[in-house]
Amino acid sequence: MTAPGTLITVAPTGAEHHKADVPNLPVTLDELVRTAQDCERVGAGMIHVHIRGEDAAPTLDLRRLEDTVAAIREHTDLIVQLSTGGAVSDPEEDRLRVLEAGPDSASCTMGTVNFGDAVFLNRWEFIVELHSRMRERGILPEYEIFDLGQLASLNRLLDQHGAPAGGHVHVDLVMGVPGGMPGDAETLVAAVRLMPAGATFSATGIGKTTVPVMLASLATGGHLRVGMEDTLNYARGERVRDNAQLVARAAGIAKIAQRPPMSSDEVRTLLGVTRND
Ligand code: KMH
Ligand code: ZN
Repeated sequence: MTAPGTLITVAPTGAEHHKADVPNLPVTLDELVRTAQDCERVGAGMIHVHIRGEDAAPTLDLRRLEDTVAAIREHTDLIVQLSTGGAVSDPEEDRLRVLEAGPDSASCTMGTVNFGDAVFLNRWEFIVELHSRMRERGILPEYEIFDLGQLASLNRLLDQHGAPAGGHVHVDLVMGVPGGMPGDAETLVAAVRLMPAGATFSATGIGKTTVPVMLASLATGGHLRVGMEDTLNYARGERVRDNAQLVARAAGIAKIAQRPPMSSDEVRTLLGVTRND
């Protein structure tokens, strides 16, 4: 699987970190839009969005999601991907309602996984419902894979329920979650072997697995996801300054790998995404 350039997705916020502990985490709409612009400038093509409420706690409020999609579209050309994973405590109906905000893309996690001390629950029937609703609405799923067995589930999903809207399958390997697959080159190569035929993939490594996963993904024709959702340290003992710092590093390494960052238009062509507004 070779790729001409590199799709860099930024995951700037997530649902797990507290603003009180991480003051540079983008949580307001203004902070998020500024982050999106900064990250686009240094090489991001897509943004994976979790939003926060007035209290900076994670929320799946539909109005806020709609406003967020509109604002990022107004100020950037990034492909807007909303998280349907939310926080581990979010109920299924709220997670399904995210699609009503009309993003270009949305995440679709392919199974249940231990998530630190919590459980990230993704029942088979729920996965099928998410996949089917995205098909109906023309939203590109990004199939999130936390463990190798979830790739078997993805192949089963596609066999039983058909390809996503547009026909292209895009996968994101989320590696190094405590409870999921390790973030190392051997595991990434094993995952690549289990990919559906013709799929593209990106990979992200949580915490200190960020750099090894990045290098392994580039070496195997994969794309990259980086951001403060996944890591708060830039190097040992050095905190991340902002999301753009992580995107800039990924872009630099991608250039060295002769796989320069793709523009959002190139990413739209690669993934078969039409602007969904
Ligand atoms: N926050 C995690 C429980 C996704 O965005 O779809 C789930 C997650 C995956 O981040
Ligand atoms: Zn996420």
